[in-house]
Amino acid sequence: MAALTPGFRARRRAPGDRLPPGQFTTEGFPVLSAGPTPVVGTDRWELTLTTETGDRRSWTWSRLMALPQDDLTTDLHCVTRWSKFDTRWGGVSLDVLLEGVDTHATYAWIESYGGYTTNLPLADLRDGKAWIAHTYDGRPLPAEHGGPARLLVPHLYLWKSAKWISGIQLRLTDQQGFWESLGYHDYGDPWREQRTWGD
Ligand SMILES: Nc1nc2c(c(=O)[nH]1)N[C@H]1C(S)=C(S)[C@@H](COP(=O)(O)O)O[C@H]1N2
Ligand SMILES: [Mo]
Repeated sequence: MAALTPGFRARRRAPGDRLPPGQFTTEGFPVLSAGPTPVVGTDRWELTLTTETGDRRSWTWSRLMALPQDDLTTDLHCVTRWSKFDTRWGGVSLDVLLEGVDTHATYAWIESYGGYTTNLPLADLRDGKAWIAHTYDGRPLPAEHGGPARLLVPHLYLWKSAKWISGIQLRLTDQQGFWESLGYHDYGDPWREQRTWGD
């Protein structure tokens, strides 16, 4: 840490302000997958959004790429206690995909190629908090990290960021996904250490 000149205040936040309780930082990028890495070529990749009334819209790879794109730098927090600061991503904001979608849903059910599922409140996908990410550190997202595209919801523990995302269902009721039904917290806020049921 740089020495501070007396009389000046540090402009940077202290590291503790950035690291959620019970986490440590890593420079690496661990791979955590519950099963084998599905091979999904961009030629057959498709993302489908379904509302509670059964309305559907879907995006092929070329349609996803034609949408407005975001670049973002964010910290990641995994429930297995590693956090990685300043990860750089490219992708499409969920706000773009949800624009004009007529829904009264309050929950989102997420499905992936390979069968992984997760759940979160629909509000956590809105207002610049979630992306369909396809670029990592300036390169196409590697398959083991969810390429060609994954959900990225960095304000929640990383198990909510479904790799190889294939579908988003908007629902009126909540349903636990893969890890949530095995004991992980339904919401998963790293700042409140919501790791498991009862936290
Ligand atoms: N489809 C899918 N998405 C997934 C997982 C998985 O097993 N399958 N694991 C989750 C968990 S538990 C974590 S910690 C992160 C890990 O992402 P990474 O492998 O890119 O670090 O992906 C999440 N998304
Ligand atoms: Mo995880």
